[in-house]
Amino acid sequence: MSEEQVPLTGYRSVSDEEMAAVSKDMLAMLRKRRTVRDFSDKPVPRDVIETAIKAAATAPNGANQQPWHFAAISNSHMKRRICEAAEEEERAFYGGRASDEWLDALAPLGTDASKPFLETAPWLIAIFAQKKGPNGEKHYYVTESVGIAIGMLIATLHAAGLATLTHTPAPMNFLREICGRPTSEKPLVLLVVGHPAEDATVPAHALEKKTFDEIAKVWV
Ligand code: IYR
Repeated sequence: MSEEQVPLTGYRSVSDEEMAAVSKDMLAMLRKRRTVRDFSDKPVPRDVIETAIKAAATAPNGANQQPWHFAAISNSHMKRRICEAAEEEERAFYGGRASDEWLDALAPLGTDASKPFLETAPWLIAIFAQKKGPNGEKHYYVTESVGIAIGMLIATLHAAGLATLTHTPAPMNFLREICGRPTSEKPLVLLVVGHPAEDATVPAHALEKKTFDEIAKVWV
């Protein structure tokens, strides 16, 4: 069986100096990203959200099966339903389902079961991982693929000047029902998107980053 190949396009030769400069600019840009929990209700154009989803969908993925679905929601009725369902799960989480060890790890973030941003922020993007295709065919490396796509989505939204919160109430099955998705899809992340509130704060704890030597070892 011969598989069709086409020429690689989209790359140009870049000097080491330009490479260094561009990667440093990208690092500086990404370092400014913060997970935000205080959102303004200022609208964000639909077009920007759609473009960011298209950027996410360029992610490398298993066998090019593109095992993702993005439900972008600005509808206030749906946001209210999501907020109510998420807060119900979070009340169970903070009220006993989470281990003391988990709650201790979360303490520096100052989070609790109240999630008003799910209604305040202009957009929620529910990201679903498709464990199977439309005809029941198995998908490969689903969580890895969708995780990479979510990273690219967050980076694109951040570069566009928007704040995000990667929210993961557990379990998130209510998202499947509210968004009308099949049981072959697993809700992976509920991404909250918008402008930060003017008086938004972030936990100081989140600014403590591991050093390069703590996260990497380079072999030459
Ligand atoms: N889903 C809960 C708890 C939570 C868990 C982790 I791990 C976090 O990094 C942050 C929160 C909540 O959103 O409050």
